Order: sequence, then structure tokens, then C-alpha cells
Amino acid sequence: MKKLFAILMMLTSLSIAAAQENYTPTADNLAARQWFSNAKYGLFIHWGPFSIPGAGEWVMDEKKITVDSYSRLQDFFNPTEFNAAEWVGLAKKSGMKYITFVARHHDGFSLWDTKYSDFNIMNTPYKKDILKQIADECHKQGIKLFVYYSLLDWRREDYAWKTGRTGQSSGRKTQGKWEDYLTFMKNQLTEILTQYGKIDGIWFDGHWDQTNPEGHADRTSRIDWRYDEIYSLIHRLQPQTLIGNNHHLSPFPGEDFQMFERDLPGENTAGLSFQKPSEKLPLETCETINNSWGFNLADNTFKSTETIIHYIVKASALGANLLLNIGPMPNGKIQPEFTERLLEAGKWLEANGDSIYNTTAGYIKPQKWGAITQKGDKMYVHVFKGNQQIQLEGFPFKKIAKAYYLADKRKLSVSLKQKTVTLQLPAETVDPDTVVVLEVES
Ligand code: H79
Repeated sequence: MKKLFAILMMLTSLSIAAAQENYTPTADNLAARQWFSNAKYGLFIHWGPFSIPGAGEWVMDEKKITVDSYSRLQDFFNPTEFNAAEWVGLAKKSGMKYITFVARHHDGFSLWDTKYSDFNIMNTPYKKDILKQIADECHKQGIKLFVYYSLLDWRREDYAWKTGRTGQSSGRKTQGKWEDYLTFMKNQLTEILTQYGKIDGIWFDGHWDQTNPEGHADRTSRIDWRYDEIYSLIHRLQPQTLIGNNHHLSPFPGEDFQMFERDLPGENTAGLSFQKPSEKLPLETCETINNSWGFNLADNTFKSTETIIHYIVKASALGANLLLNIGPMPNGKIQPEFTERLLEAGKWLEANGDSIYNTTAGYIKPQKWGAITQKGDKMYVHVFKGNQQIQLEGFPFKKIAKAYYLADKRKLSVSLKQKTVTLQLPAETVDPDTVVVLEVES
């Protein structure tokens, strides 16, 4: 047992050694982390030529499409209905504070005018830089911009595809030099960080392509990602840029926030989140509005507005942001089932945002009946639909000075006895989330 532990520790330190050691975030970066912690809700966008088949962003790998065949999509991608102002405006109206835009997914297509790959938006019939339009519009409308950048590549021969867990049906024959792939990524990241104004975050994905499965003792990478070089490059070009990496492991040195995929921090129902929530870094969980990230013509499993609101509340109650994904259609339009739900949740946030933005985690985790968020001397008790009496045990404050509904300030009687608060509502709640404010004194 001891021996196993020693081996695990050694492996852990090996993987850490590859990251940006001795990283000291700048004051701007710390301020950006604080902003991020307070933001609570962002829009994730998966979109590109992979949207055309309408079968999700993994279509190349799942349908075993070779690089040659897949390249044809470049000739078809012509999103004439794309309007950056509409997308950014939708995020803003929906109460979202940032957009995480997939600029290059695992299929290797770049949605900006890059010098380092021909498989890019300028070589489609559309011929206009998408990232530029999104970045300009985000800056104009005051929405922060995070850029998703895939570490994994199903296309390039210099990616270490032979050791990859995916991308084995792409028809690649030769194995190029890893050094070249690293240079390529650094060149592309430099473009993104120098030609598009302020970039608020870089969101990496694909590290797991090179690790053994969860549960396997060796979870280190089969290759050296040289995060020390990549992260320090990013922090040198834009020190405030927040780096996150969807490696499903504990944060590496140099990372500024921790992310979870399709699970609340501390939960692992989707099987991708084995890592413990960090106590130091801001947290984010991403989830998608149906069951697909990229546009999927057959996926009608839209989450209800109520489910979305509950997810925002539960994430906030755990001190995390929700990054909610949509996959726009290949023509650049967002399907009405998505916009309706986003706008409805946005309406709820407009009325109840005080209980979400700038809050910290509740003193207890989310419960079946709802959840708690806190801010200064206010505790927000979120009572989900269909509940009437709530008991809060182990209440950490001495006194409740006032209790009222957030929506209309109507008073509510509560009792606090032996560290237990009892909230008795007049009837079972009918709204997705009824927020009660407790003004507390310690
Ligand atoms: O961009 C979206 C997805 O395309 C990407 N991340 C989100 C944000 C994603 N890729 N894969 N997954 C999500 C699910 C992960 C599946 C995995 Fe595996 C299970 C990775 C490692 C174990 C499948 C099996 C791929 C490799 C082995």
C-alpha cells in the first residue's frame, strides 16, 4: 500500500514538473480570477464545419472519416446567416457574462485567419475571420471572451497520434515531429493572443487523449505537453488571461481556474470528473443545452428552462460558474429551442440575479429542495418548485434580522432554534426557484 502511494506521489510530481512551476499570478490575473468567480454564467459555443453533417463535433472520429474526406467540408462551410452581434447579444440578454468560443476543436479546423494551417475559415467560401468578429463584438458589448483551443488534433501528422486514444481512423500514415506540433500550437496561440485584443481566458481540451483511463494507476501523459512553455507564453503575452485545462485532473501549476465537465464540482455522474474541487482556484462546470456540443440534427433532448435555472443555482451554491453550451446551425443561426430557453433563464436572472452574481458558495451543498448562496450579510435560500417547508440545520449565524422574498420584498416568518432554521412557506412553491433572503447577524 505504502509502495503504491509512493509510486502515485512520484507520478503526480512528474506530471506537475511539466507545468508552469513557480508561477506567480500578476495582480491583473488575480483580479481577473475574482471577476470570474463572480461571473457565474457563460455561453459555450461549439460550431464550425463539423456542424454541417449535423451529428456533433466528434463526427470525424465517430464515423471514421479520413482527413482527406473530411477536408471537403471546408468547401461547404458558408455561414451566411452568422451575425456576431446577435450571438453576443443573446449571451448578454440571457444574463451570461462571458463567451467561451471554440476556435479550434479536435478536427483541427481554425475559425480565424491563421498563417499556420490551411484548414481554416479563410479557405472556405465564407472567407471571413469568425474569431475576429466575435472578439470585436464581445469587446463592444462588454462580454468577456475565452477561447477554447484543442490540444488534440485528428488531422496533423506531427500530433502524437500514434499514442492517442482517439483519431486512429483518420488515415494518417506518418508520424511527424512532436516538436513541430508544439511550435504550431505556440504560433497559433500567439496569433490569438496578439491579434484579437484582450483575451480573458484560454480553455484547453484534449489532454486526456494521451493518458491512461481513469482508475489506471498511471494517469500521467504519454507525451510531454510542455505546459511550462505554453502556459508561460500565454501569461507573458497577456498576464491576465485565465488558463484552464479540461484534463480531468487536479489543476497543474500555471492554471488559473479549475473546470469540470457535465458535473457539478465534487460530483461525478458523467464519469469525467474524478478531481477534487480546488479550494484556491475559481471553479467552472460546463454542460450542454441538449446532449450534444456541436449541432446535432437528431438531438431534441433540450433541457427545460427550469433545469437550466436549477443548474445555475446549484453551481453558484458550490461557488462555481456554469458554462452552458449551444451548437449553432451550419448557416450561423441558433435554433429557436435554444434561444427561447436561454432568454427565459435570462428573465429569471434579471429578477433574481442578486442571489447569483457576486455570491459565494452556501454553507451547505445543494439539496433536493434547493440550494443556498451567500453574499455579505445576506443568505439566499433557493426553494425549488414544489417545496413548502425547509429546515436548515447547523445554521452558522446567531440571528436572522430580516426574512423576505427576493422578488417582491414581502416578509416571511422564520424561526431559528438550536442552530436550525425553519422556513414555512404559505403553499408549495410553483416557480422553478423562489428565492428567500435572510439577513443574518453573526
Ligand atoms: O468539446 C466538448 C467535447 O467534444 C469534448 N469536451 C467537450 C467540452 C469531449 N471530448 N470527449 N469528451 C468530451 C468525452 C470524453 C471522453 C473520454 Fe475518452 C473518455 C475521453 C477519455 C475517456 C473516449 C474514450 C475518448 C477517449 C477514450
